[in-house]
Amino acid sequence: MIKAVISGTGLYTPPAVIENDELVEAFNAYVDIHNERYADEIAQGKREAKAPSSSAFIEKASGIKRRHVIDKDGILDPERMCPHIPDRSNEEPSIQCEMSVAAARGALEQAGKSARDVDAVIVACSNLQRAYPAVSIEVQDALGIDGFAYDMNVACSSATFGLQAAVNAVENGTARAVLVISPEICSGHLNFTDRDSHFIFGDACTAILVERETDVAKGHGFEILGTRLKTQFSNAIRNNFGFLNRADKSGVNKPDKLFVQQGRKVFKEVSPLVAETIQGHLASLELSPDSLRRMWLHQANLNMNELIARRVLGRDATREEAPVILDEYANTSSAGSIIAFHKHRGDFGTGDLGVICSFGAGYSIGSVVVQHR
Ligand code: CO8
Repeated sequence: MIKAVISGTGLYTPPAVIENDELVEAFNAYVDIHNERYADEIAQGKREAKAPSSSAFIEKASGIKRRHVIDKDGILDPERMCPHIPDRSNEEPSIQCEMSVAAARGALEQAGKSARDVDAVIVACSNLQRAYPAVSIEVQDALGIDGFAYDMNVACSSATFGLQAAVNAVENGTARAVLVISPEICSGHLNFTDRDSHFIFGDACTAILVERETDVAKGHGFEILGTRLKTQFSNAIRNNFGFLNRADKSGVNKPDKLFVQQGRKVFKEVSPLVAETIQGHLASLELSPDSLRRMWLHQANLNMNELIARRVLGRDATREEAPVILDEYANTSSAGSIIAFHKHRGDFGTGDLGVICSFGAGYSIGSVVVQHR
């Protein structure tokens, strides 16, 4: 059987950065405006006063220190609280295409390959900026790839689910090489006026090139030993934005048309599920957790990652074993575990083992066990 290998990864990081203190300052200015504007209703008990946010809480509860975003000014404007990303004409590349091309070029360069070597593009992310034509086909065209492309969405697990689709295509011979790209503009669907979640997300785009082992030089890349996907329905993380919204005007612009979650419930329910999935996956490959050199975990919450790593290993993991990028990037949805993999694998040698694992809305979990060649 043809084996599939990750031969390169790429990362696009938007240059604009928002520190926790800046975000909190803007949020608290919004709170003051809100509470002043509705002072009478609040005094009459008809509306609740909003409470301020705090940097100390954010860092303690999540481990997040800052985030990269496509647009900083719109988010920090207390009268707007939303990024400003102007519409583009149909003749211009879309913003998700632009990010995807930058990340994909990085992955191709790392692998020493060109568009001619690739047969398929999967754009896998939490939110796509339009229904059609598929963003992936626009990316395919921009890169000059002769083949096929499609979009997919499994929220935070989009990249790992995309990886399994890429592995399947390479192993069954429908593509020589597949690019899996995750252009995550989380700031576009985050409610910056919601104290519980305004700090959680950032923007980034990752790309992974999956190729046939025969096309990758010996000693290069990571063989994919196996993938395991798991989904279990939950309403604890939800976003009701969709094409039917206009069919009931009463719901337009309601908070449920943006990201909403019950953070504590998610934490409690997802953490054990992730640890079990990784352990079961390793056992099915006749590998023990001790044999793992690294876990590139989804980057949503530091405490959650520490708990998952502890459950998998039976002891606390070091930062080398479970690297952290969420302090700099916040939660970039499906891009998070791939950013960790992109930034923290240079020290791997032949035979070293690791697991890339995503988890999030759905619920959805994706585990990908890889070994350095
Ligand atoms: N500032 C100060 N205090 C605050 C703030 C704030 N900003 N927010 C809440 N508090 C207060 C609360 O009011 C509460 O006070 P009290 O104890 O008096 O009631 C106290 O702090 C504790 O609140 P929580 O219990 O909510 O705090 P937690 O310790 O649970 O931390 C987290 C909140 C960080 C959200 C945590 O629960 C968490 O990270 N959970 C896991 C979430 C997770 O992993 N979600 C994954 C979702 S991402 C995904 O699947 C992708 C979806 C698609 C992308 C969407 C992009 C927008």
